[in-house]
Order: sequence, then structure tokens, then C-alpha cells
Amino acid sequence: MSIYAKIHNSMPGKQFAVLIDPDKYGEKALASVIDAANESHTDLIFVGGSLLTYDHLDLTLSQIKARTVIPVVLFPGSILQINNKADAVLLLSLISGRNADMLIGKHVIAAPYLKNSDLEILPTGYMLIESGPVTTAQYISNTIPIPRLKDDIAVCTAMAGEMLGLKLIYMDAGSGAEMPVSGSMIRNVRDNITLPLIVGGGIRTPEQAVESCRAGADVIVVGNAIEKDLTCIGEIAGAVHFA
Ligand code: 1GP
Repeated sequence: MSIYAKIHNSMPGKQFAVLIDPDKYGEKALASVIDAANESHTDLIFVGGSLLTYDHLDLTLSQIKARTVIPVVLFPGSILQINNKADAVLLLSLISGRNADMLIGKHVIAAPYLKNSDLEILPTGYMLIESGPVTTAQYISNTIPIPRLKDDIAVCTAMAGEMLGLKLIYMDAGSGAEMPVSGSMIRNVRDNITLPLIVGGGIRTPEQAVESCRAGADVIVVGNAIEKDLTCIGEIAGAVHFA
């Protein structure tokens, strides 16, 4: 089954994705986080980062694939993060911004490489949401996020993404965000699109994950909190599946 079908067919059931930033994990820590993902109910492993400063992506992917059968999805911060060792790639069009390069430019450059790869392509409307201090994703993408309280802008943006034929919507407060995306914004977007909805950024507790799920998120992504405390994988994975 394709990864997209796995996400889509399990709706309205929820999925839990662990985000691995290759810069943040040495070999031993990576082994521990993958073991924890194997032991908990982790559905997907996302790999990538807005800014990678070490050339660890290829090695990280090899180590993950050697240790788990959980599907591995690239969450690329740049075209340098395309790698055939993953199973799929989120082909992110940054629809919350007005930076032409992030909407279509990088995709044109990546297209022939993606076409020749075995990666499953997941066309994704990527929406950055204001979440407190400027995040790395906002700064690096040179875009203004959707204001935190402007649910109507988020709704119209997600609807436009769906009408354009994108297959997933990802609402992201940004890695390490002070505040996750609000339940109200998630609910309003959910009520106006039928696509699977991925939500991440600043989710640190099972309660926050449950709130996002009940508001309508289909996939919950957690990175930072797991880097700080491995035990939260099991707790948040459990909460997501019982939400
Ligand atoms: C960031 O949505 C992801 O792009 C995850 O964010 O690292 O804050 O969990 P965190």
C-alpha cells in the first residue's frame, strides 16, 4: 500500500509521525529514538530540517532503514535533502507564503531528480502558522506565516491548496514553536477541506496532541519534544491513537 493510501484510508483514525532532524542525533541517540518508535505505535518517520549544518542525512537514513520497517518520509528543507533511501517525500509547496521559489521554483529544479527516483511523491500544501518568535522555517523560507488568530486566512489557503490538486495539507507552527497551531484554526480548516491534515510544531504533551486530533488533525508530527525526552514518544503516540 502506498504511504498516501495508508494515511488516507486510515481517516478519521489518527497517525503519529516522529520527526528526525539529522543534525540533532548522533548514532547512539538515533538508535534509541528508532527503538522507541518501534516499541510505541509510531506510524511514520519524517526526516529533514529547515537548515542542516552537517552532512548527515544519507547516513541517518541508512541507520533508520537498517533498524525499522516504519515508512520513512523526507520532509525536506531544501533540494539538498532529496535522497533515494527514504520511501517518500513531502513535495512541499509553501502556500502560506509568497516566495515563488518555495511555491514552484525549487520544485522545477527537483522534478527530474524526483522522476528518476523511487520515492513516492506526496504533493503537500505547506502552511506556516505564526507561533511566537520567528522560527527557522519562517526565516529560511523568507515568508510571513499566517497570523495565529486569522483562521479565515488559513481556511482560504487550505481550500485553495485542495482546489489546486495538492494531496495533503500540512499546518506547521515550526520546529520548537512556542505555541502549537490553535485548535480553533485546525477545526476551521478541517471543516472546509477533505484532504488529510498534518499538524506539527510546538506539540510537547499528550494533551496538546489530543487537542489537535480532536480539532481534526489526521497526522501529528513531533520532533523537538522527543529530542529532549525520549519517553514522550510512547505517551504521545498512545494519546494520538486513543484521541
Ligand atoms: C516542525 O512540525 C514539525 O516542522 C515538528 O515540530 O519539532 O516543534 O515538534 P517540533
